[in-house]
Amino acid sequence: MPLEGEYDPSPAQWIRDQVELYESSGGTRGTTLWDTGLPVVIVTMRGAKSGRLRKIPLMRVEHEGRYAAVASKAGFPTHPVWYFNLKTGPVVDLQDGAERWSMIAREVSGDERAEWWERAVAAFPTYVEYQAKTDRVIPVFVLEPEA
Ligand code: F42
Repeated sequence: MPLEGEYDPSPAQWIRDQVELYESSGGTRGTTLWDTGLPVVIVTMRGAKSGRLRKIPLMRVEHEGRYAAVASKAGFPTHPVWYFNLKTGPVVDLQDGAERWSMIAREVSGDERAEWWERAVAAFPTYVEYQAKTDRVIPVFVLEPEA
């Protein structure tokens, strides 16, 4: 069941623009990280404080129908704000190209995190540079289809 509510576009213009292009093209444009050709998904979530809908592009890290959401924020010292949204409201919509699913986000740790971190780095090697830039351990969520 898609999340319902008022959408608050990101304050970052390039994020707003990519979400708009991705959604308005039915997942046929705006589907990569700039001109890298590396695929991106759009995750819709509920704001932890506002309760309004937030939408962010993330690198596409998929394995057997489950996806990772890597809270790298380019290696900044603090988690992205969306990390706290997922911790508060784990039900999200994930759009991968033209397809869209309702998912449940679960932060992973230990061996499970290591397994998904490996998949994430395989999809987007820059995550290694981001982790080297910061003392915080970059959180990894697994998004699993809602039963
Ligand atoms: N970011 C990643 O962390 N990982 C990725 O793999 C990734 C890939 C990616 C690919 C393409 C692309 O264009 C961007 C990509 N990004 C990636 C960037 C990502 O989309 C986010 O822009 C980035 O992670 C920063 O997320 P953020 O949530 O910190 O964004 C800030 C700027 C933001 O939106 N702030 C809002 C604001 O108004 O200041 C708040 C939004 C919000 O969620 N507010 C909550 C609410 O209730 O509405 C309150 C939250 C709270 O607890 O305060």
